[in-house]
Amino acid sequence: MTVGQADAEPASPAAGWDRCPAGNFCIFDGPDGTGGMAWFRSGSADLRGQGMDNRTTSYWNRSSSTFTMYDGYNYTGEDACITANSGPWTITGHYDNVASSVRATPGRTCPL
Ligand SMILES: [Ca+2]
Repeated sequence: MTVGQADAEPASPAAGWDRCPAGNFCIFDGPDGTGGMAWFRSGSADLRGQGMDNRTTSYWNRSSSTFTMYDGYNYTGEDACITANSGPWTITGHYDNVASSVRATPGRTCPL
């Protein structure tokens, strides 16, 4: 294999965070925007439908609404609040691989 200029080009933007469409809330299977991804404008009561149940390891809220992730289906269980237009973040605590539903919660103010 010849090492040429092409090898010095950056990885495809489609491999990471940049896949997240502006205006959406995105979740990723892997850290730093890697792996499988799902994106939402309003949410999902059951992340099995997106193949992302108990898999969220990183996320990015590119929407103008607060979003909330939940351990249980149908917006139940322990929740995690994500401020509008914040991130991207990789989860390093116990909430890794926990989220089972997610929705926009525009009236909510996240605690600091
Ligand atoms: Ca869960």
